[in-house]
Amino acid sequence: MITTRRTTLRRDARRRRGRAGVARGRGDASRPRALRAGNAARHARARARDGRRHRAAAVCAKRPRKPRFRVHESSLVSERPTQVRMAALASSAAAARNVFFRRASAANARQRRRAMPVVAAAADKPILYDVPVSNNGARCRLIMYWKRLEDAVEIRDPGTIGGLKSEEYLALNPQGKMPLLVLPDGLALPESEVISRYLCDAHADVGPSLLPAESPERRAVCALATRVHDQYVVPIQGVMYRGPMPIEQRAEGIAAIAKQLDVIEGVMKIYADEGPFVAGAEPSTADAALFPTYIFMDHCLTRHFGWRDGVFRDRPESERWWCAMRADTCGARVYDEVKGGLEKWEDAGRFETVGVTEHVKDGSFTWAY
Ligand SMILES: N[C@@H](CCC(=O)N[C@@H](CS)C(=O)NCC(=O)O)C(=O)O
Repeated sequence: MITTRRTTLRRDARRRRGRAGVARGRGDASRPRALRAGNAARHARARARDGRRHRAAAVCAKRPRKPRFRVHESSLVSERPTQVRMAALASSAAAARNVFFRRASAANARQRRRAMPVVAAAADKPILYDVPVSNNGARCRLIMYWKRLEDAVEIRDPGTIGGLKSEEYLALNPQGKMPLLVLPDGLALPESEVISRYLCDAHADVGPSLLPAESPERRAVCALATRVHDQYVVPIQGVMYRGPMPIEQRAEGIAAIAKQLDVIEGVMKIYADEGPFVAGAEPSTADAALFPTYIFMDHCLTRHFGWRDGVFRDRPESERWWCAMRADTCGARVYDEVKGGLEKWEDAGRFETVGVTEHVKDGSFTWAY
């Protein structure tokens, strides 16, 4: 515990120093003497390590360098996104001139190994494991489309590494769920909200922010919509399309979804005057979280559970938001992807197979709200 905290404090201090240097355009010479001495010692150690590494590189020149090292510009501790740092790594000439490799501290590495699985083979850009029908994955894809990150992130089907429950996939995400983002340095990030926020942070300089910065209240509303979705809808969404399961469980789940639609309608009202998005005039990660799940609810509840008037009856703010999302170019793209996946499920007879059709025939339960 103590070691970890100390390490964190040191790292934070290094970052602050780096930022100060950038902000004021100052180099090493303008820093306090003690700090320069510390840096000099660190650089000397780094040069020694580089020397050892260069000798090793000469022996096996063609062996691809595993990205076990963080790349830093020579005088700054860089805070740039990983793939930009990796791009620097790719340019070996630049690497020789301006960049040195610093092995992540042992404590850091231990901490990371405990918390996150790391892949052996790294790619040259982040990989998002996902499939078109996945609503949680579509949330990350919508962020990517809004921020125009298609070229920066590669999307792969989890089937390419044996599927969600394969040993290889479980080593990356023990939950065996998608989406999963694997960074070039091997860091594996599961959980769609974590991935969404990472993409926004790592690409803060590209496209819309998607993280309302204007006011704490707006950020809170964005977080609230996301929390309601993640906490109360996602865990039960399977009642619309999974099975077999007891009929009582399915009926209770559908009632709970109807309730959450009302709760979200209440959240939608807060910034309705400024709309059309959840937190006002600008889209946010909350819109990305909700929209793909609404595609599921619109499809399944209307087509299979008898919600003849759809999911927006008596929910006008949600309907206004839904129309705006569908009219949005990136929203429409995600709609087509998810809806296309759902149509494939229809073609495969999924709703019959999992027992939905049979359950809904039982009129002693309420299915439509
Ligand atoms: N809390 C997770 C939920 C992920 C999730 O449930 N993903 C679904 C696809 S949308 C999945 O992987 N289902 C397969 C399974 O549970 O076996 C997130 O937000 O990423």
